[in-house]
Amino acid sequence: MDQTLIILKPDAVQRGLMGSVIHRIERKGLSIIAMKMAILSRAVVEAHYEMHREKPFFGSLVKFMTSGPVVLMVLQGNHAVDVCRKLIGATAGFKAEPGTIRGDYGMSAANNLIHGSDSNESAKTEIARFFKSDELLTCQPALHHWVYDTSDGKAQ
Ligand code: IDP
Ligand code: MG
Repeated sequence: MDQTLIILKPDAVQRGLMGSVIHRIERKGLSIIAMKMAILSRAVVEAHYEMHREKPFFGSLVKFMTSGPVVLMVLQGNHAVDVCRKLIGATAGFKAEPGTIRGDYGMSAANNLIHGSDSNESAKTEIARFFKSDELLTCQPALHHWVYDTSDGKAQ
């Protein structure tokens, strides 16, 4: 099954939206296989957003992401990366569709509540940046057989 890295950004934590966002993830049927809180260091955030280093918002992005606690999660499920990007919505809250996390809870392109990996390849890199492999649960969630059709031994 696919895995993706999610970060509930400092605005989500400070605005008391952790529960609302996690509720949406659980309702969808994604499995949370790792979760922890942390205050991220400048070095880690700079590495995480390295592809945006030349953008005008890079400095403020690093400041924002280090400004308070975040929640780090690894989610697992079929097509987890794409499913999460759809749940999250477009980058700017003012453009994101209603029904998405950013569309329902945010107004800003900067303070946009949540990060989700954008490909299986970046998910792998990002998960390894924030979690040791023994922090990821390997037991099968009890709901697995209800979320998926497992009648032929595969999860569909
Ligand atoms: P994504 O989070 O939807 O993948 P990216 O384009 O990868 O969006 O940008 C990374 C993060 O940088 C965004 O989530 C947001 O916090 C911030 N950001 C992106 N575009 C802007 C902008 O135009 N102004 C301010 N911050 C931005
Ligand atoms: Mg991105």
